[in-house]
Amino acid sequence: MSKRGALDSFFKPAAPKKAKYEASTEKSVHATYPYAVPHLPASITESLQFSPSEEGKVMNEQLDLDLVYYQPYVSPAVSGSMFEFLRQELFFYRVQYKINRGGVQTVINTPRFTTVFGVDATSKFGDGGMVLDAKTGKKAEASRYKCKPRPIPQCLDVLRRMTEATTGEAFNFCLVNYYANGQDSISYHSDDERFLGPDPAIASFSFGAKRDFLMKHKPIPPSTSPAPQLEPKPVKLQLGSGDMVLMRGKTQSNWLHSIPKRAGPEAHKGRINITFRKAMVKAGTENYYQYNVGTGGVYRWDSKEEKMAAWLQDKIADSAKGGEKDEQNTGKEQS
Ligand SMILES: O=C(O)CCC(=O)C(=O)O
Repeated sequence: MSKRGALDSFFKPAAPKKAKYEASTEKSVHATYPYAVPHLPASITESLQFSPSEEGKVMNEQLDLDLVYYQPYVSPAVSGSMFEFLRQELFFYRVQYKINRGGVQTVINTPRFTTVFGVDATSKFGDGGMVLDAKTGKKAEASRYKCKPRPIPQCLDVLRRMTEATTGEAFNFCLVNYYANGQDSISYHSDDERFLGPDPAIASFSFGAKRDFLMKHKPIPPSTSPAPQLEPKPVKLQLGSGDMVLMRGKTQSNWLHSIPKRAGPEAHKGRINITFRKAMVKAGTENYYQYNVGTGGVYRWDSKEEKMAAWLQDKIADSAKGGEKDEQNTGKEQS
């Protein structure tokens, strides 16, 4: 590049980065979505057919641990575009909620972006995304949920169906986390809520930055008989883009997992995590929407600023359709 060219590009505002995928013109729409979500580009869908890219490795030598680790499930040829696509096209939330700690109310700021789709096994989505009773097939009563369940958009449903075929498990929920950088995290927890039923299977995908996935056994009471012969050792998996971990059996009732904050060469990069789960009862639906959508504003990837930004529905709606509003979304800017 000439000096002049270099100077020009230094002063010119940066053009938004070109997406690494050919967007589909078909879209998933639903009254609860802030905006329509494009279908998975055909090139990605075609490449996904070759998944799993590697055979899963069973990890069950330790007490109560039962994992299948696909390293990777989605090949490097497509995991990068899958990451770019999902980060660009999905809508996210930065949920705040209150907890009571020893009688004191504390506000918790979820340290990552989240979003969720699906409905528990007592309901299903009919044509047009209407919530129906799973048994009768009739429209569910309006009072069934406080939240507004959202059908899984096509771009995630493709992956859900493939995961069902690979694992032999059924999934009705898709939770998505976006870790903007190494400061975003999820602390030690287990997905052992009663609404998932006993010994739930959870398939967990990684796209984008490499992050450590840490696991440790829950404390074993000294009174446990017979006492375990070997003390379970903590597990550390360095999850890369396209990897999938299936957690099943007694894993959730006995082990905790986390994605800790991290410095290092990948710390400035974003990571998407997708988990597929099966919620059995209504409490699962309420819980997932409360903690992954919440009541705040919508965020969307801003390719020019290269960060998640408050999605200003009012502005977009004003220019696109003359100020018409969707009751699902206030378009409120968040600080
Ligand atoms: O990001 C991950 O890999 C883990 C996510 C997770 O543990 C969860 O969503 O419950």
